[in-house]
Amino acid sequence: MAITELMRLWGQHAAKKAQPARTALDHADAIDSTSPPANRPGETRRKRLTWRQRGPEGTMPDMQAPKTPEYTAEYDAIIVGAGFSGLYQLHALRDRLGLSVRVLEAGDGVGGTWYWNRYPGARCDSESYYYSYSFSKELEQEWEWSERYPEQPEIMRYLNHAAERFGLKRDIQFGTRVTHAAFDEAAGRWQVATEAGERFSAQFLITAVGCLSSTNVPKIPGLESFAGEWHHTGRWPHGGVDFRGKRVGLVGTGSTGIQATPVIARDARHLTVFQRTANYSIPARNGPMSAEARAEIKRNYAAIREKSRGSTNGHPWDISAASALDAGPEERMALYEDAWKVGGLRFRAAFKDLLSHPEANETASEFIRGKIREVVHDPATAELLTPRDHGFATKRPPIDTEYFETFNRDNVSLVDVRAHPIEAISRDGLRTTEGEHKLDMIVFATGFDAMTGPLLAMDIRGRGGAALAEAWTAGPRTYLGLQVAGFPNLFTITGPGSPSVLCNMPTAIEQHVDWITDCIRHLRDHRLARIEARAEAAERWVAQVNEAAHATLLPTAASSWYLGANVPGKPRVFMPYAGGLARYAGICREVAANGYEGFVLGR
Ligand code: NA7
Repeated sequence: MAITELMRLWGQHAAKKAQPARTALDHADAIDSTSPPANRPGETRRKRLTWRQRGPEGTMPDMQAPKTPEYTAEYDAIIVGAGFSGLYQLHALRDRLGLSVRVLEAGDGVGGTWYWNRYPGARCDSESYYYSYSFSKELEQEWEWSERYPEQPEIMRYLNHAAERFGLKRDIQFGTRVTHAAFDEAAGRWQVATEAGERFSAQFLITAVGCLSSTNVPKIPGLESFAGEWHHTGRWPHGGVDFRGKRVGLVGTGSTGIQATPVIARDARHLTVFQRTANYSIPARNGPMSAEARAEIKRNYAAIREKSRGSTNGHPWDISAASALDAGPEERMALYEDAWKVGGLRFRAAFKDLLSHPEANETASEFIRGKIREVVHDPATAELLTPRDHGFATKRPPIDTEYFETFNRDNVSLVDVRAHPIEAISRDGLRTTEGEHKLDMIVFATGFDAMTGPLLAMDIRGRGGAALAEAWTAGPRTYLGLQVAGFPNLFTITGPGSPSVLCNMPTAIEQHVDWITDCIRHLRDHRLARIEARAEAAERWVAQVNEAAHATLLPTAASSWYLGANVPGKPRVFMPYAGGLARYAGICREVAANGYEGFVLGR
């Protein structure tokens, strides 16, 4: 289908009134109850799985294996995480290569980031029809998305369906947090330990831990004395949270805070939004997906996927070839108005130079500032909500359903914690340098220790016991975002230094999983046991990542989590590769075609 046709279909949706967002909690319980009980080592026995028995003679090693360090469960590959990436990686290694694989997952169900992020209004900013797997034509055809953007419960249903359809759950061990992983040089294997004291060993260790899974709860003095409930959006209670009759304080105005604000405001007695950095946001224009749109998409999936893979950000649309500076003021305004009506992340594609030329960017920034002034009735509140310290999309641009409109409600107020920083939390509320705000509940929408946080939390040790944390003291250093020098046979799906968070994640994930799977197949076919990034190749790649970032305006947003700026003390390094997914995938293909150039392969 011509992508313009899709745009037309979405244009029709945009004209309809946006559906009110249901809270993520509406469906949470139903989903959890469908999840099977956690598998334990020994419950699933794959052909090539062996137990190295070190216990008393006669103990049945693969039956009811005790959770003691005396037993090590051996696999070809251990995958950490059962979100989009871990599930597909399991399928690829187990069902295509025939490897014995175990997935270790901290949560009690599949879903990864989506398993934990159940906050009110949680919804994907990518559109459902392409925020999905492309590896199975059957899955593509059978799954029916209900809305333009999938809500968290729908993504959970989708991932549970995929996990069941491909028989993945039997090889996933839920409720299992990896706390240590070390490369045993003599054996050429990774030794992995969990919080519960279980031990695993595998030739390959593959992290599928997501980029936004290590929550960032600000260290505010007095939090422990707070008498009410507090929650971080990335660890939302599965049983739900009742805002009715409560004075709720919400800290943070990134994508999450912007999604949650309108939904919490509908139920809470009063909502106070604590804003440190004002943000640009584009209307999502969510709506139901018509049968006509669904059929059209399904007929054209091959072209849609090809477009996504060949794009800069993994989305199936073109970035305009026109410069914002070449268009006259009227033509430019008309194009922005059209893009505003279509809504969503497509707005960023209205002109080719919004992320490369400061003046071009300023035209988009000023257009959005004008929209905020139009929507928000109180001029002082509108001004406070207006971003002036960074350009549009230099931080990850949120998309919303009636975010700015919510500040016209009587039960919502906005507090500027840039001008008056948060000092402390007391029994009764939150104190800024300006005074105390009495609260019954605090919601931290304060983001994540992105990209590096989940990897460093696993205490990964490479050759000679070298810690990943040491290797990354000055920021992450990878080769292609896939491997780290000194850490043989460790693969990091959507690791720092890859396009990852700058993309539609499933597109980036599938490219990585396919590359890793082909790489392991190559090793096996050539009777090779090891692959490790060369230090020089990693150094060159770090320089390329840096160069790609500085060819854009992305590093100019001082408060961006892409730079690690939201976490005090984190090195300020631009983490994802900004050179575009298509270019990146081409580099990865070439590296493989040249005999895995930049890697050392060994027996
Ligand atoms: P983000 O985008 O990192 O947003 C976090 C927000 O929390 C942001 O407004 C921060 O302000 C604010 N924040 C963080 N720490 C504090 C403290 N200590 N005090 C006040 N305000 C604070 O996380 P999200 O969860 O919204 O989104 C993450 C990604 O998920 C998103 O980009 C999409 O890719 C999906 P700051 O801007 O740092 O001044």
